[in-house]
Amino acid sequence: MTDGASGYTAKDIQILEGLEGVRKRPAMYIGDIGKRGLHHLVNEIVDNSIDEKLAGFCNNIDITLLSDGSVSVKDDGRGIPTDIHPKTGKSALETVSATLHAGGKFEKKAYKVSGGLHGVGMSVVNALSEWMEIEVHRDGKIHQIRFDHGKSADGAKSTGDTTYRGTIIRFKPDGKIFQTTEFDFEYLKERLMELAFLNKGLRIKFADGRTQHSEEFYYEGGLVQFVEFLNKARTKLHAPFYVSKKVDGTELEFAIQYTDSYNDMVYTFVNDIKTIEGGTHLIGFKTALTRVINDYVRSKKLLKEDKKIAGDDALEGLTCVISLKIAEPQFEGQTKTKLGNSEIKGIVDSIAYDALKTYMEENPENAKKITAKIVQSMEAREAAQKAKDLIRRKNIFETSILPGKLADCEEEDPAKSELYLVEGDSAGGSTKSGRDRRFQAVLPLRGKILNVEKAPIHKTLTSEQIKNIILAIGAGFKDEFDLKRIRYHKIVIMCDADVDGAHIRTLLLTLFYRYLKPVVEKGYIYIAQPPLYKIKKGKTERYVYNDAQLQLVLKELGDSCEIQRYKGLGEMNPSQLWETTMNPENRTLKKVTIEDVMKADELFSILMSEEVEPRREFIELYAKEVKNLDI
Ligand code: 0RA
Repeated sequence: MTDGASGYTAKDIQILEGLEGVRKRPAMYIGDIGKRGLHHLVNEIVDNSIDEKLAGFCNNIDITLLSDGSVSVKDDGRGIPTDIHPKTGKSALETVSATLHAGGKFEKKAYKVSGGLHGVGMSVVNALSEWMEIEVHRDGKIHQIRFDHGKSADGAKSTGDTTYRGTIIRFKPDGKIFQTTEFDFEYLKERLMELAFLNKGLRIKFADGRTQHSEEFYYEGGLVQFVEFLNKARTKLHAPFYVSKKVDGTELEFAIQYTDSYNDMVYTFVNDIKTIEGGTHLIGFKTALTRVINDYVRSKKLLKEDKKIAGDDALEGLTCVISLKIAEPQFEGQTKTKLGNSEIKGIVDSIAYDALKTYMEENPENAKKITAKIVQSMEAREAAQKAKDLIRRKNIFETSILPGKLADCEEEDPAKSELYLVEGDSAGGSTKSGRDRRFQAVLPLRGKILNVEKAPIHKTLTSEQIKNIILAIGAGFKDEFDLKRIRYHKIVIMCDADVDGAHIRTLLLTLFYRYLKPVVEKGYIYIAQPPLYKIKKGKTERYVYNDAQLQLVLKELGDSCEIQRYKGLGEMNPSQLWETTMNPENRTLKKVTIEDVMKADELFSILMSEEVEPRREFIELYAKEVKNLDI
């Protein structure tokens, strides 16, 4: 390696040391030496072929996983230059394959795929391979070179004539460097499909020589097919809309399609690199989209004057792929996947604005569907925000703004305070009169409460009943729930002992379970046990809480008892309610555990079913069991 006679110069030694450096610290160049790093080698080589496609010279890329652990990547690009470099006396082919970061020096590429964190080039793949062979077909000649552990014994040789044009690179990752050398077909397939979608007209053949399985990716429709692929399981609002525009050196393409989904899928690429962290191109696009939608809803008077569609509203249900090709991308961010070029924001904004505006004008039917969806999502968002603000604001003032329907207690220590949630206004009235107002508060509930399992959050939070319950308890809800602010350590659900009562109880438990879970976990929820019967004989009065007890009491008191069956709480006067159900001396309260609620959860789905008949049947059949589950 050191003496001039063998042809090595000081420069060559540096090159060899460079590749030795890659072998010593592979993770520095390819991220890691696990599965990811191994597969990265293939992507690195394929990216070179993609560069040729971007430059307009390559239409086919064939990737084959071979059974000896090697991979071959063949393209029909211009072929790696093979001419002799005047200074090194070596062929360009050898130099690019064996020199660290040699890439950009003599290449004048239209668009560089590299630039991301791992745009390291062929030489790194070479350094990390047991062997690598390159065959170039160019100007009618075949040129070949072989490397073993990054070193070529003979350099590049012309080995024959050819009518083909392109490059074939085959390499075998070094098992001494990688933790695993087994390629995963599916893992590589995803990126290859993506590349085919992004480069319409490019045919990518992917073969697995180990299993004889092979697939071909070719999409004449490019991004339109990409979006269709992403949306295949969704309900589409219109056909995809595709835009392609070239301004100076910048080429912008995008395809969009709205669906009825509540989420968006927006993927952006710069020179075929996925820009996961977004950047100026995405900002430009979002700005344009929001402005076009706002212009449209304003001109069609779909919104009140003072209302505005926010960026996030315009994205709801949107599936979109943006592909940008530029000469000098600046990648920023944690993972170098954020486009930083400041001039791009305005360019993308102006192209996207014009295109989207024209589309809306020329496709009024689709524009109507899209804007209806967006206005709907804006309204939902506003409603949810309003409800959240309201509850948050009220929580700040806590005791000062309590629901009007709440008859609060005098006690201020939550540990000594009880809140009764009572079914029906009339029973609520009796409860208010019968309670011990020193420590018992009453909130009457009018009829059924909303099923929070089935309702979106904004509906839940605008429901008067639910708002009142949350405000009375005083500790907020969901993520903002703060146990320290709770106003009662006993929350007692008091319903009629019938089917509707069982249903309301279940709905309340659902609310607590979903929105105020800590209250359930803490064991603050109780079920009141009003009596089912009153038995009277002479001056003796007995309250009976279930049928088994009824038989016992009837036996005990003998014949000719007066039996009064309570159908609802409303049939008891205030003093009876106090005596039988609320007086801590006499009452039985059943504590609700989280297990109870979770067991009941299974029943919830049947109880909450939108089909009325099965629910009705279920409740009638199992009302007792449901009640027992709560207990
Ligand atoms: C440098 C310059 C030119 C092409 C390439 C490299 C090239 C590299 C790879 C790697 C895999 N396939 C490839 N195909 C081409 C352009 C040379 C010219 O101007 O003809």
